[in-house]
Amino acid sequence: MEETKLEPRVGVAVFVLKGKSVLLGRRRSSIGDSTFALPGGHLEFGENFEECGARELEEETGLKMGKAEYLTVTNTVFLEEPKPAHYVTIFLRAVLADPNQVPQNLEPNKCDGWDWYDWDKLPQPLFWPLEKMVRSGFNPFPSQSHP
Ligand code: 8DG
Ligand code: MG
Ligand code: MG
Repeated sequence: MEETKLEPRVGVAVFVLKGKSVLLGRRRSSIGDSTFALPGGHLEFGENFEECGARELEEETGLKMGKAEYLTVTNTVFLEEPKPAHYVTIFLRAVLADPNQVPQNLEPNKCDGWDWYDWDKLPQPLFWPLEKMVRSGFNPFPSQSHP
């Protein structure tokens, strides 16, 4: 029997950046089923955000995370989903340790597969919290410095 007490949980999601593209996969989940989302998952006891992001990325895609940075945090209540949920989600951006490494779909029960999508041509439908961030003008890429 699953725990029924409703409590906020901590999620960590990673914008894995490659050129002008980000890594997205179509979710198979009670939350955001069939929508495109970032790799990520639940913060485990004792982990820092980067450790969690790197672990989830590797568990879900086999990719090894390179340099990562904190971007932002969201507070999202999922009431319309089959299972109500509340997440405080930390967003990181990261590059790959090896830019030539190819993503694998290591959790096919949770995702249809991973691919790179140009930031200007994101797939539809996006996971709604991600859609909301994009619509608000959020951009995960480092801002260009002008020397
Ligand atoms: P785990 O058992 O591997 O720890 O968890 P998971 O199955 O991989 O968890 P998840 O649903 O992928 O991620 C945890 C929560 O993080 C998710 O239910 C809601 C929140 N979250 C967002 N935006 C995003 C996103 O773009 N991608 C992912 N993966 N999670 C996100 O708010
Ligand atoms: Mg996971
Ligand atoms: Mg996940």
